[in-house]
Amino acid sequence: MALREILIVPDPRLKQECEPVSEVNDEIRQILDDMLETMYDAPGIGLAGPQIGVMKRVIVLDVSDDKEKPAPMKMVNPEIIWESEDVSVYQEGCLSIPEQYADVERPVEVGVRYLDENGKEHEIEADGLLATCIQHEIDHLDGVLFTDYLSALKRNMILKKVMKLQKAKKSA
Ligand code: GNR
Ligand code: NI
Repeated sequence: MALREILIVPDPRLKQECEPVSEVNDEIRQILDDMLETMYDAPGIGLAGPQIGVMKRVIVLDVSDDKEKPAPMKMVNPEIIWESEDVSVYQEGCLSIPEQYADVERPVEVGVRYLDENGKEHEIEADGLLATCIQHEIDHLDGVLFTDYLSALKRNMILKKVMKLQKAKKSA
């Protein structure tokens, strides 16, 4: 396993659409393991391929409580197959937009189809934080960030803050 560098906005790779995975092989399994290690190290509750510069449709998640035992999930080619009409608002953050948070409205419940690390297809229903996180991660695969749901004014404010923060970090 290896830690990978997490890309930060405005990296253009975060705005690109990712390619579906054609075969779940050892290379993909290695990427998924590296992504989980990188996510736990950050720490975060989800991570998508493009955040480490892998332009493939792969995501990992773990929304378990600190007190619960870890519940890592690996998804290849995840798709939302249905969504509830009911929506909820979560304060979202993103490892590619460090230290910035904003309320985002999304469907409360979603149906998700994906392949596991052995290429086996699954369909699950997700709600609560898991549903929010899966939608946030699948958005990354389409080049969409949570700030894209905000006004242009708020989005630009957040981008400026992140760029200033990164500049300060580099010169420190
Ligand atoms: O760690 C993360 N927390 C989070 C909180 C609310 C909604 C979504 C997320 S995902 C984020 C990690 C990340 O950037 N994944 O792409
Ligand atoms: Ni994110």
